[in-house]
Order: sequence, then C-alpha cells, then structure tokens
Amino acid sequence: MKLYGSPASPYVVRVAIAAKAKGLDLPYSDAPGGGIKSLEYLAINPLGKMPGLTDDNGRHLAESSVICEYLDETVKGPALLPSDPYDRARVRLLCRLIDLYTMKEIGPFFRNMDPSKRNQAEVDAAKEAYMASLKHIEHYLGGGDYACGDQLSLADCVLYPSFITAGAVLPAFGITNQFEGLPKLTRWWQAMSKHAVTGPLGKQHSEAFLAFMKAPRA
Ligand SMILES: N[C@@H](CCC(=O)N[C@@H](CS)C(=O)NCC(=O)O)C(=O)O
Repeated sequence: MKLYGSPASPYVVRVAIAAKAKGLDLPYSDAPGGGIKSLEYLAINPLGKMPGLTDDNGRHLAESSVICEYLDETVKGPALLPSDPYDRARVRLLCRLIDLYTMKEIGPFFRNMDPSKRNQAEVDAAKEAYMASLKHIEHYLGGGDYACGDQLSLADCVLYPSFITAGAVLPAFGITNQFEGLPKLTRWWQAMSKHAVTGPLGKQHSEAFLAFMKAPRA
C-alpha cells in the first residue's frame, strides 16, 4: 500500500489518520516523475491531485474520502464507520459538509492572503459561508470527544486536518478562534488535539502546512 502526497495537504493527512486509526502506518510518498502533474503520477491519479493510493495489488485510487473508506473496508482494525445506519449516515454527512461547503471556502482565503492585493468582497463572502458551514457541522456533531459516538470515525479523520489548515489561514482575516460560540466543535477540537492518533499526525500537518505557506511561490 502506498500513499502519495505531502503532510502539508489536509486531504492526504486524513488518509494517514484513517490508516493509523486502523493500526497501519502509511508513510507519505512523493509523487513519481517529479510531482503530481507528471505523466507517471497521472497514471496513478489522472486528476493530478494528492492524495493518490496504490493498494497491495497495484491498483490505484483517487479522492481522499473514498480512499479512507477503502482503507476502512480492507485494513484490519477498528471500524471507522459506525454499525448503526443513522450514525453511519451522520459520519458521511459530516464528511460531505466539510468537503462541499467548508473546504470550498478555504480557496478564497488562500488567494487573498496578501492584504495589499485583497479582494475584500470575495473574503467577506467566504467568511460568511465558512462560518455558516461550521454551524451546520456543529448541528450534526455528537457533542462528545468524537464527531459521532464514542470512538474515532471517518468524520474525525476528515474534519480534524481540515480545521488545522483553516486555523492556519483564518487569523490573517481576523478569525483567531474559528469555534467561538460553537461548544460541540470546541470540545471535539480539544479532544482531537490530545488523541493518540489525530494529535501527532495533526501536529505534523500543522507544521508542514505552515512551512508550505512560508515557502516562496513562483
Ligand atoms: N477532492 C480531493 C481534493 C484533493 C486536493 O485538492 N488536493 C490538493 C492539495 S491540498 C491538490 O492536489 N491540489 C493540486 C491541484 O489541484 O492541482 C480529495 O479529497 O482528494
């Protein structure tokens, strides 16, 4: 099994967290051929995005949430999807909310990091949509230490690195505590940062993402 991508990517880190939660260490591998747009990597993931996964049979997969579910079904270890159908749906719903709504708004922030070139209207719209998406996640969150139930699920694997990425970008736009007024998210966030699986991989993501942000760009 090979995971392609960098610890700077929240999408890649969610796969590493899901693997580790199953008891599997899945190291980050560089895309072959010099990067994610190389012909060699496009043969693995034609979308040219990270992560990509090659399984033990040499078959390839793309899209982080799909890869996480594949690991859950093929790697021995604790189940990352609850057995109760409603809870399972809720885990999938939380993953969908963060992908379709929350992460969508990170792009505008990222594009507007430089205050001298900032499109304030774009930033204001992103702020409103981002905070609305957090309220929706708060609504469906369990209220305990885990996103759903009393053990780690795919929702924790997917949400946690996304909020680390967001938390590194938002202070530049005046949001120093993205979970202010959101008690379920606040409790869950504190628990995740101390959790034996999410804590260390989250810390590594945070450091790698901050280094990526500081790196000069062409
Ligand atoms: N929906 C994809 C998103 C992956 C994604 O956007 N990855 C970023 C890195 S954080 C990437 O590879 N971007 C390069 C590009 O889009 O060209 C997933 O869940 O795997």
